[in-house]
Amino acid sequence: MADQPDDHSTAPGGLENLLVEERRFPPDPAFAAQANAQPEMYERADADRLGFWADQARSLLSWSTEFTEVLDFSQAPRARWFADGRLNAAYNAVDRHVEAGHGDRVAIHWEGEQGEVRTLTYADLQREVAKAANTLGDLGVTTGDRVAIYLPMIPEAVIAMLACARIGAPHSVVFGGFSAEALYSRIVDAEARLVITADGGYRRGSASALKPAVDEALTKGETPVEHVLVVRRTGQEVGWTPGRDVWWHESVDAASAEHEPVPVEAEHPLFILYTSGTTGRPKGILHTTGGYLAQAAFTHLNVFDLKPETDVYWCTADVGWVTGHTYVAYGPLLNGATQVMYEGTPDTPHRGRWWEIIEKYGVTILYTAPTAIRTCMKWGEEHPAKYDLSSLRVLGSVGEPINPEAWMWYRRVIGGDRAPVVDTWWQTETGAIMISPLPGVTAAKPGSAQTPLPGIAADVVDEAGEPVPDGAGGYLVLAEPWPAMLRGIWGDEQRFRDTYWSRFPGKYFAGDGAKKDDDGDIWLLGRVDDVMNVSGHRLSTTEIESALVSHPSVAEAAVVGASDDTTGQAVVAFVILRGEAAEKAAAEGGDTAATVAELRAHVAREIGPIAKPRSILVVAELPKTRSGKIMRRLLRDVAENRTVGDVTTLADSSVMNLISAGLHTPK
Ligand code: 6R9
Repeated sequence: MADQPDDHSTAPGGLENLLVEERRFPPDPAFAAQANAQPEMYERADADRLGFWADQARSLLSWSTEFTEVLDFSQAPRARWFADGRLNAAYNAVDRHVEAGHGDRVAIHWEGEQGEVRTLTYADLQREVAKAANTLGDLGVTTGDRVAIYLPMIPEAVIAMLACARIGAPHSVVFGGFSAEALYSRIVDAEARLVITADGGYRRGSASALKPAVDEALTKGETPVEHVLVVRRTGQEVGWTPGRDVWWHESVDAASAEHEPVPVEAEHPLFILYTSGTTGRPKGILHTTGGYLAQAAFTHLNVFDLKPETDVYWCTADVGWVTGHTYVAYGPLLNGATQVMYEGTPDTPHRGRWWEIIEKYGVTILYTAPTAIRTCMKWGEEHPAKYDLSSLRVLGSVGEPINPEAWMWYRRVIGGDRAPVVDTWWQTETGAIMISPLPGVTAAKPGSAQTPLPGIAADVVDEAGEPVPDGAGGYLVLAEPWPAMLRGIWGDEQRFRDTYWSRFPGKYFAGDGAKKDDDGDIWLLGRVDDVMNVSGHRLSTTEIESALVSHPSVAEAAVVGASDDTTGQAVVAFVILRGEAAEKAAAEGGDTAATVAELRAHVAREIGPIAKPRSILVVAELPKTRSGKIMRRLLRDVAENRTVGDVTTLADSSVMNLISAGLHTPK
């Protein structure tokens, strides 16, 4: 039960407190007329779910051996999709586009933080991937061996992933911001034979080293690692272990560009990606080939309305996260897209950097996270206003619930009140998008992911696992297997069953709270361990955060439930003020009492007096993981006057010191 959300949390059902969001954005008829997605897809999938997915797998992928079986769920919860078919992921992502005459199409416009540019066509990518695959073979890696990839956002990250896929060696990408310790434990858990890394990468204007973390990781204990393949990116000095370490530019550049992709069974492992559970060590989420690729391609094509000949797509996620796997490395390339890949941060060297990139490449589809959108809101409209963003035609959001105010800002300021916004719900475990509006089909509601995609059986259930009626809240579950579903936790079958399949037998429990509105549309309410119970009323952290952020003084907000003798839990909010309000508070010697009173009243107005935070703390920063998720666990420690827990997964671990110090500064 290690990964079950805290048991004190109950289903987020108290609908009396939910924000009422009435705005609707029906599809523009001109957009609908050209859209990839069609309303009939839902009917087709409802009538024959397996037939629908078989059609996608056949039409979107090239198989070296056609499959005849679609789904085998007889060994549930382990699913097998398209199991008697064979294919190769890298062939599907690269070679077949070259064979179809698209070798000259740009696959990747890479932009370094300092403005350096590299352009790789599909033909270039094919050559590089083939060479890298030959090098992996020379280094003793064969089909089935695991390879750890620890790289910055440079084209070699995608090339390395595809080279692994080309020989059927599952990759385990470890985010470049993780520590040597985290890298070591992932190398050991997956028993990786090879590590692919770089001397360093550029971040916030300077070179930061990566190779030393690999060197350190490999001294922490016995590992099966035989070689370390090192990309030269920054040119900084690196330690070198002769016989073990190999330069990419010496080995890959000299390798033959002829390489036969290895066809693997559809259920052959494609990658392992580690994600944190609620407690304990990270889980190695296992994805296999055929089903994962089919859903990656289908969702990328339809949720983003991709037109490979004309679109320029940009997903801002790092390849270290699942979004970077499915919507940087695999989805776009499977569909023959042209994409932008950016190495750096959104404010280096200036706060208009993203918008400058969009103007420069004529980006048409942008996929990013709510935390980034809210940060840009905080910086102000003047930054995007300096650039021509009129090329944008679809905007995506992923990673956490997007509050309606951020959604509206995204649509208006970035999308020119024209581009549809798709709020896409999914997880590392689901492999690909599961719940999302379809652009050109769905009348969008700000803040709601709305509808399970065609062929996806998502529902909201109560404590007993029964579907709740429209207008009620509960737990999000997936009632039927889906092609890109995880096939297990690497090396830990029991944990896989306990974590996802024990709470509601026969159904996958996602760990998220959700409600269905009166139209049956799904609203994600945050993790169920983030749901509060105040005086018997169930309140969502997301809802109260949304209410706070809708106040003109607030840039960002995080809400936690702190235990309270009287009410069970009490609402404690942490807010970052916007420019003017922040300046005013500073001018008044840090006195925020008036603002806090106003915000408490505002929440009471927006949701109801029950939701009024017991306390609101004005802070300069919020603790976030490197993927941008707010670590409410740490804020709960502060709110409950406990010693702050483990901060090692924070992007900036000093943030907690700031917050704790702020609390004790007499105002
Ligand atoms: C893709 C990704 C998964 C968790 C998930 C949920 C939250 C992601 C969301 C969302 C509301 C959305 N989440 N997308 N919540 N609306 N559109 O983020 O994977 O890092 O595994 O996180 O993120 O809580 O359970 P991962």
